[in-house]
Amino acid sequence: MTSKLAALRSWVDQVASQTQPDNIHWCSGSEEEYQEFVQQMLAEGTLTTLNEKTYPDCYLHRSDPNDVARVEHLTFVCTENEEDAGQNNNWMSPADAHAKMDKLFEGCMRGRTMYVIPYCMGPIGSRYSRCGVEITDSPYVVINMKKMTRMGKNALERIEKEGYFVRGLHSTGDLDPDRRFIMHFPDELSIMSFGSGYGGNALLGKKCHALRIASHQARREGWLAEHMLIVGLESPEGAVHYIACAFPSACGKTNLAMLIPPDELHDWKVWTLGDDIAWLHPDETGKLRAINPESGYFGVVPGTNQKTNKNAYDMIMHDTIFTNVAVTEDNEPWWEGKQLGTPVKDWRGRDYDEANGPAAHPNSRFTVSATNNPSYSNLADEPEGVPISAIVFGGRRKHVAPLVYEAKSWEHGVLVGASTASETTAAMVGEVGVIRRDPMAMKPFCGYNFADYWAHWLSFKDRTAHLPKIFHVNWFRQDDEGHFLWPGFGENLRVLQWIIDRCEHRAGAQETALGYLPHPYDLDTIGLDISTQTVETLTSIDLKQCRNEMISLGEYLESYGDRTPGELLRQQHLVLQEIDREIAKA
Ligand code: OXD
Ligand code: MN
Repeated sequence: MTSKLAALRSWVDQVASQTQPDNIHWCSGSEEEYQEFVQQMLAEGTLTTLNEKTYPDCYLHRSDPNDVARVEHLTFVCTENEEDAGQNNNWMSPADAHAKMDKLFEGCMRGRTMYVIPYCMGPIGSRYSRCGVEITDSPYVVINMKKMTRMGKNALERIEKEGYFVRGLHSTGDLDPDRRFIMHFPDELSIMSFGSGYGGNALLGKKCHALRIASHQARREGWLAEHMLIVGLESPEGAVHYIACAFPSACGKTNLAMLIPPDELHDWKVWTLGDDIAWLHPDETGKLRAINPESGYFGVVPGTNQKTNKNAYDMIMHDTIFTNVAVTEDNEPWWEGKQLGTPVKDWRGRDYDEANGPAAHPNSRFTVSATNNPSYSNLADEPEGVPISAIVFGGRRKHVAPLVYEAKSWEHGVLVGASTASETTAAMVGEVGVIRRDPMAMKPFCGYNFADYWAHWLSFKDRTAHLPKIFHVNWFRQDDEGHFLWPGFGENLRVLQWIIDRCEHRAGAQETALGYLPHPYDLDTIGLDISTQTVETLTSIDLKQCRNEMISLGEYLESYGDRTPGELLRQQHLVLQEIDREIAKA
């Protein structure tokens, strides 16, 4: 196989002459091809089968122990002007980055096969979708891309029609962390990733293309590429609202996207459109429509059980690629929080010994096709996407942030998004549990200067007539003893219900300096084992703490210099003024 598109053929030839592979394989994306790669990897030992009775068509892949997470410190945005990448990114000049990467790629595929993967992010027939081609020497990447994207023949046909595509070049190299870089060249629409086989670094359609490069395309073309899940909530009356939620990595996006309603709200239905990325476009009627550019989920495994996320638990019992989980004596995958079975081998394949730490790596992952999900919405394949009623930001915060509040306007909502902060998790290399700023949950993923990105967000005020309302949630507030105050999981639907009711103008709220908060009685807590006092705590704010946060947010926004939009600073100033007024009143 090859391509009718000269630009693609010549790029493939040029990469082949640089990397010197033994073979070149153009991926068709067929089921037979997937099976062939699985068989090849089983024979090589880079994949092992799991219990075929209880986990049919499930496989385990073990990574190199030093290659188990995204590497933000080795991820660069390469623009001519350093300011365009912004302080939110590591920067290297395109010339320096090319020189560095060209050396690494020189002859790196000798003895290996080079795979050419044409893929489409978003439904093949959608005007909102964008295409790319990933060249890789990793069959693990190929089988993951098959689940995560629409890849192969149909994507190639679209690329040939359009004539352009994002170029992603990847090699696992020798997995030496000192020779590992993930480079983005937004002006060339290209990505070069060397030295890692981990999903976020190697499946280039995901974070590299659908967020970092797409955020550029979105800015140029007037849309938004965001780190958001998309979920549809159907009320007992049959009305469906779609909401898009931006939470930092490993804050429960997948759980929320597949939420199972609690008994008291059993007549609600929840439909998953996406669990990680949303592309939002204004349509001709002035609404913001969302598509999920991905076709699968690359989710964190630990903590998944019948109670926390039964849909995900069932979804990963067949046709799933597991990465870095432990196994039981019956050869079933095992992870912390599974609440069933006992590990005998840990994620590194050693006999399990508590002294070595968790049996499954805390960032162990499942890769599944979205259609495995019992709550999958067919509209995930709808070229026009779905209209968004509400945008929800959130983080993992022990203190300060209340359970939920609504922004007072679009501009205020942009400030709320920019204020997002969260405790770090195992999804990225580094210390776990430290609070870091993560505006719009895009800190690791915005491919350009945050100040310009906030200006782009603000510009939507004039782009569409019917903007969604903006909210902020925090499921993770704790009491002084470290207990979570809100039960979370399915019960989060009670908060989403208030959000929808606010969109429908039928729920009450109290106006505060921070935004509109529900009164305790505005939230449906019937059947919930929670004290009135706890609900009061969850729906109230500590003005002094909020004041400190607002001051530090102002300093943070100003640290972006002249590019910080004046409107954002004005919003911050207004909130601070309001807080001071309330403090004076109290
Ligand atoms: C992810 C992440 O893997 O955000 O989705 O790190
Ligand atoms: Mn993510």
